[in-house]
Amino acid sequence: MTAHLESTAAKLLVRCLENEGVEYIFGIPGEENIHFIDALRDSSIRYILTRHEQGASFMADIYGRLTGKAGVCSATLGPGAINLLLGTADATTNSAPLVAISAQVGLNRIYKESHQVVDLVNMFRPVTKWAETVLTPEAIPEMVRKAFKQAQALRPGAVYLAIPQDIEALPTPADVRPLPVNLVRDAAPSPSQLARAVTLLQQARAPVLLAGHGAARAHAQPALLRFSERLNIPVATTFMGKGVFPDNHPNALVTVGFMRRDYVNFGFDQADVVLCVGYELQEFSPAQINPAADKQIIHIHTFPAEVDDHYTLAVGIEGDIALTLDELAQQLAPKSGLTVTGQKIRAVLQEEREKGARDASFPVKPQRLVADIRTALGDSDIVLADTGAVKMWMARLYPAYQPNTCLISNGLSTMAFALPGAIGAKLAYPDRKVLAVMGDGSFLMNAQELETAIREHLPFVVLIWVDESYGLIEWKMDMELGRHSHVTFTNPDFVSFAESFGAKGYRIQRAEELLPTLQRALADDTLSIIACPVDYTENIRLTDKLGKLTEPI
Ligand SMILES: Cc1ncc(C[n+]2csc(CCOP(=O)(O)OP(=O)(O)O)c2C)c(N)n1
Repeated sequence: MTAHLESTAAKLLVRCLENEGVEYIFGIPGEENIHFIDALRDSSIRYILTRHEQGASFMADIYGRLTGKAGVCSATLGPGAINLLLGTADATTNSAPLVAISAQVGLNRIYKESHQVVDLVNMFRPVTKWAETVLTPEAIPEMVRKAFKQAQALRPGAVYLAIPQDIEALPTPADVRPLPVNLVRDAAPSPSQLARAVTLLQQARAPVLLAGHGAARAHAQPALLRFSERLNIPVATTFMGKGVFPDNHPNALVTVGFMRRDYVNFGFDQADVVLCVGYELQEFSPAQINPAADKQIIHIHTFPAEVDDHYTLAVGIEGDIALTLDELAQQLAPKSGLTVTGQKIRAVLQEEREKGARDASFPVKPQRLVADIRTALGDSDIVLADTGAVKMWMARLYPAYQPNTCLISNGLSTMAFALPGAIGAKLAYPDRKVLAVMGDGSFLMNAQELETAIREHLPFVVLIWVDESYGLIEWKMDMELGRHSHVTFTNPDFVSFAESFGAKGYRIQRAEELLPTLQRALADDTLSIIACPVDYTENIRLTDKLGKLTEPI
């Protein structure tokens, strides 16, 4: 019994996690981390038991992305740890802070062929900023502090720690304590780089600002508004930057990053200087906005730009984003604002939105789905748009007004993050409505987490766009090959599927039912699944239409 009371590495680990302000750990226990799981009984940290470690990793990923504090996921060794990989990779490629912790076999057998041994550290290394094994209990305070510092600082990402089975149970001296937490702050921009950017912008004929995910992370919306309004410079956002500049602002040049040229690309064609603010190249290739590699690019971010032959910088400014924008704004005179083309871009998109909103055909047109989702959600509510054709429609047409209110994975573009991600989002923001918008393919990839949501009493809504196909791939095959194969499937009865978990289930049978059903489900205090047949004949119609646009619209 006394052994149970003395401090152990597992208990020290829990104290270190508490010291980092961890509120939740998402995961599934295993035989090799029972001491860690047991130590959480006496902790302020809530352990959210999931139904798949992949689900746990996406919950931590989205929690981290929304809060800026690393989401934590946990698993046993071997298979459990391997299942954490996808959400861990999603976090790193989407610059979201995440700490993945798993068990590992004991040091007494890690060096030889033995049961369940997989070289986990080497497996996690390529998808993390740092991955290491804890070799002694005394190292835990430093390693946990380093893990959180690495995950959360500058460009956030995932880290991984392996805790060998024989380490977690070891007694630890009482004087080994968590280390104090200090925050890494962004530096002030260099005055000489600012001066170079000012000179360039003074001469600029038609500058355009592109705000990316890093701007959303830096809470740069107020500074972007000040900058754009004072200098009258149009602002486009990336998929992941959506909302960091409000789409209903007169200077908004909407979202760029669709798989083919979109209206907004004409706005970039006319620009001579592009100010990329918090843009990360993993979001989409810079060739999309700088196809001839002839633009003057000013890169503003907390870290240096990646090298790319379509992203050769005229000026690079590293440092606090808001401070940089304010300094530039003070030193420059206003520009001429949205060009005629820019205004036309907004007008054609608005026309497309309004036409879609009025369309009463069934199956429901993607444009109508997007319009009804927008009407059903408040400005600060959160929609997670999963990967597939569904993402393309949401990214192009969904107007967002606040950062991180339309969550897209465009770094890894993984399927199936939205349902578990909605659990992370609801825990991060219990007072906001949360909607996961998913294709039927993605939904069934992680549908087991419905049980987690019900058990944890987390009310949110999943809206499934039903086409009985991996729609995006069908679209791409039709576009490039003129035919498709191996993409269609059948679905369970989504209503009884939902009800079997104790959730509410709805099947949309007419376009007019969608909005009231969404509103009712979002107002409900429980988990709801809405299955809505979607008319994806619109997909190829859209790319055909956009493909024919050759002149400035
Ligand atoms: C985990 C994962 N597997 C495969 C892919 C490739 N992929 C991208 S979209 C897609 C189809 C998505 O189908 P669905 O979820 O039904 O959405 P839809 O495209 O029909 O809207 C596939 C297979 C991926 N991005 N992620």
